[in-house]
Amino acid sequence: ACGAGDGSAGGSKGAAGDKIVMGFAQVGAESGWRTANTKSVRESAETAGIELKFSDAQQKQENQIKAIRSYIQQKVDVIAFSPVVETGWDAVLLEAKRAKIPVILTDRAIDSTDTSLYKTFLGSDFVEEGRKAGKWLTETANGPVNVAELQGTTGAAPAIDRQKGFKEAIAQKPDIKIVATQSGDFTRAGGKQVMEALLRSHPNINVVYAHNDDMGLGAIEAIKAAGKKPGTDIKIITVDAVKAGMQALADGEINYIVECNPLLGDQLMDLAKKVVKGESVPERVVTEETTFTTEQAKKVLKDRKY
Ligand code: GZL
Repeated sequence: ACGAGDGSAGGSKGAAGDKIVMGFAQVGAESGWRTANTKSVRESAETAGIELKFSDAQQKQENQIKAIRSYIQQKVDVIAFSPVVETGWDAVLLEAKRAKIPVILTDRAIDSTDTSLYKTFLGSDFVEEGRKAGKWLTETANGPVNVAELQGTTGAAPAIDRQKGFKEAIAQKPDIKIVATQSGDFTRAGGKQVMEALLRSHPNINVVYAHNDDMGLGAIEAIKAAGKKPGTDIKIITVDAVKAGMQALADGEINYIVECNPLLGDQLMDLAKKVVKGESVPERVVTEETTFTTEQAKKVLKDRKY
C-alpha cells in the first residue's frame, strides 16, 4: 500500500504549485471530539494550501459512500475519510482505485484485507485506549466491581477495539465484571438514555466505562437524576479528553479519562501531499495521546485546545 506501487501515476499537483484538491467524507457531528477533528482538518487544509471539499454524513454509511462517489466524479486528487463502521467499503474504494484516486483513512479503520485500497491509516490505537482504561480500574478497584459499559457506534472500530482492550486489561482481576453493555452511539443523548435504562435494570452498578466523553456526560445526567453522585457513588471512566469531559474530570464527576487526539489535520495534509506526489508513506501512523486523572485535569484544563 506504500507509494505509487499500484501503478497510479505520481501526480504533478502540489509540486507545480497548482492546488491539491482533497475530498473529505466526515462521519458527522456527533460529539465534541468530532467537532474538534473537523476544525483541525479544515484549519490544516487552509494552512497547507489544499482545497478541501467536505461532507458530513450524519453518521450514516450510505451518505459517506455517496460523498466518496461524488469526489470520484469530481476527479479530486485525494480522498480522505473516517469510516463510520469497519465493514462495507471495498466496492467504493475499488472505484476510487480504478479512478486512480489515492485514499487515506483517518481516525477510524476498515476491516478490508485488501490494503491496496488505501495508502495509509492515520489514527489512534483504540485497543490501547481500552487497555489504559481497564488498567486504571484494575489498579484502583478494591474488591468486586460491577461495570456498565456504554459502547460507541455499533460496528465502529473505536467501539470494537475499546471494548477489546478494556476486557483484556480487566481480565487480570476476575472480580471486575462487565454486568451490562449497550451502545449509546457516541452521543450525549445516547449515553443518558442507556444509563437511565441500566440504572433501572442494574441497581448494583459501581463503575461506568463510556467509550467517549459525550456518553459519559449523558450518563452523569442520568446518575444525578437517579439521586446518586457521579464520580463518588458510581465511578466514571471515559475516552477522548475534550473540554467538557476534562471539566467534569476536574470537578470529580468523571474519575479518569483516556485521551484520544482529534488534532489529525496537519499529519493528514502532510500525508496527502506525499501521496499525491506518488511518494511512499507508512501504512500506519499512530497518533500520540495520554491519560488524565482529576489532579492532572485541574492543571491542564485552561491550556486545552479543544
Ligand atoms: C475516535 C473517534 C470517536 C470518538 C468519539 O477516534 O472515532 O468518534 O472517540 C467520536 O467521540 O464520536
